[in-house]
Amino acid sequence: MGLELYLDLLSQPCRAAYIFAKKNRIPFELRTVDLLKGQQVSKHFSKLNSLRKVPVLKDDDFVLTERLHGCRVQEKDAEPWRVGEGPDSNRCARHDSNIQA
Ligand SMILES: N[C@@H](CCC(=O)N[C@@H](CS)C(=O)NCC(=O)O)C(=O)O
Repeated sequence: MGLELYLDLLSQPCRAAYIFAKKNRIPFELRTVDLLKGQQVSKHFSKLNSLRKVPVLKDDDFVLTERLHGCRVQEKDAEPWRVGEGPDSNRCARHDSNIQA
């Protein structure tokens, strides 16, 4: 199983993680967690994140529950997209402000 993102696109942090993955062409399976239906408190999701919050990134046994860290992990998968661009502090700052907004 590849990368899975547990999201509700009504949630701003989820949209940030979703847009980041899409923009960087990172393949992932979208697992929708409908917050309005209370799916975040389901047994299955609570096992994944005891805080019962989205977004959650899952890569096999590896689970991350904070959007910023999730984006950082996705970044490593986006490496081919970044090759040749070199370090660019302005770009990094812009990127950080996008995913923290
Ligand atoms: N600091 C977390 C915030 C996560 C968060 O607050 N998620 C909200 C949606 S925006 C949530 O899952 N709420 C469900 C609930 O509180 O029941 C992040 O950025 O990932």
